[in-house]
Amino acid sequence: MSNLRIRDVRTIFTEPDNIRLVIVKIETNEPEIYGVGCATFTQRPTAVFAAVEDYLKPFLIGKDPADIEDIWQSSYVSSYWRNGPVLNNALSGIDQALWDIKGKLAGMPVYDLLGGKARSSAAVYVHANGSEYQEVEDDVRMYMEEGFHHIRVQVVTPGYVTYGNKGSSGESISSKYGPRLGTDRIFEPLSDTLHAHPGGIFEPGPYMKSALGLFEYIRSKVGWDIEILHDVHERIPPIQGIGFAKEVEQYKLYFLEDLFSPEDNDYFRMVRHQTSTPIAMGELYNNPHEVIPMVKDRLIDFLRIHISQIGGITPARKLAALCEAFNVRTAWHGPGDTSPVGHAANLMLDLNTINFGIQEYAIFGDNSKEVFPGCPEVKDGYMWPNGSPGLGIDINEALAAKFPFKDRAYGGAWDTVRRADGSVVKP
Ligand code: GCO
Ligand code: MG
Repeated sequence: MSNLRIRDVRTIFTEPDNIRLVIVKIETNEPEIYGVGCATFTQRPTAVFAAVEDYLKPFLIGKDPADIEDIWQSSYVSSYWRNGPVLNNALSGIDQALWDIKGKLAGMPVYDLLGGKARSSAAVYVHANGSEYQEVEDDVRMYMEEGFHHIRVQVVTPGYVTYGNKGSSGESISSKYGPRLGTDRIFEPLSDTLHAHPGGIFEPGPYMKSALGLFEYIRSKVGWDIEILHDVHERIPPIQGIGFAKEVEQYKLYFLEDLFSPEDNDYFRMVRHQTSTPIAMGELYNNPHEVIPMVKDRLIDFLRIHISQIGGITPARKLAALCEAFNVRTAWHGPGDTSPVGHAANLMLDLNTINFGIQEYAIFGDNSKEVFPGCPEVKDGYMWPNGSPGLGIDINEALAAKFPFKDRAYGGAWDTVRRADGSVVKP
């Protein structure tokens, strides 16, 4: 038994590139042995802070950081009522930091602790957005020049709020014959506050039309050599989603993401029977019980869980193994609100997992690279490990403190997306 003990657990807030990040740092009685983990729940960061500081920290101080599995299992049930994005993110901060510590003690990167590399680097996809097809094409071509081979494409639906793009507030509904506004529940965003996702009006018909037009445009202008991806981000009623997935088939997407919300999991069975469009799902899952039926019945092709959202590397590596048995590939969620520490954790699993598919990558901003020394390098569309022990990444706390959270409407929560009649749409 080692004499190493958890001496302190600290929660750090920082916003280097306009996205609010939450990092947990575990310190031990050996001053140079510490670890960092991603606990970012950007819409509710202070709730994660309380879960770590008020509950996990007193529970963990004095424990042996070597016992990752025991710490994960005991922390998970220490609230009796478990799961959910707040508690799971708090636990992920702890879990990833413990894997970081274990790697540092062993002098090994975490992928070596997991059994070693199954590949040299991880292929990533990036996001091409635009308010018109041409703008998306410009983005696609820029990324192709930089060597990216997998590119997600999203375009604004004229006159409507559209996931993946800021803009169109829903004030002007595009077609003269589209639905008239039947609600007064729209407001003007306050000018002095930042909105992560402004609300507004969304209608499935115009969205599907503009997205299908985009795929047609990109294939006709750019061709078939690159892989294109698309995120529906829920929003469309299931039967329309099934029709959409069928129409999309001809454009040979690498995957179609979040066609339905997790509440509509069962509809994926119908999609499966009607089209071979590859299906990716998972960033909203909290619990393995949501995942198991999707994998064992092969209803999805890519599991794209947000690793901090399910509690860290410990549960994610088990789900990767479950997926391997069914030949479902991993595509861990990697947006801008996965911190660079979280991206480093994703990479550890990507390298070790034989059934890895693709890694989402939100290009690290310059400030983020400075705040998080050791950010994995991306070259020619692949993310490479730096070979350092643990997660291979650190946080410069003095610099992180120079980027405090900015003020945001509703404490940073998302605004509401609505149908033209004012009813709420899943985001
Ligand atoms: C993606 C996601 C994100 C989420 C965001 C929520 O596939 O990248 O859908 O953009 O919306 O992470 O905070
Ligand atoms: Mg998504």
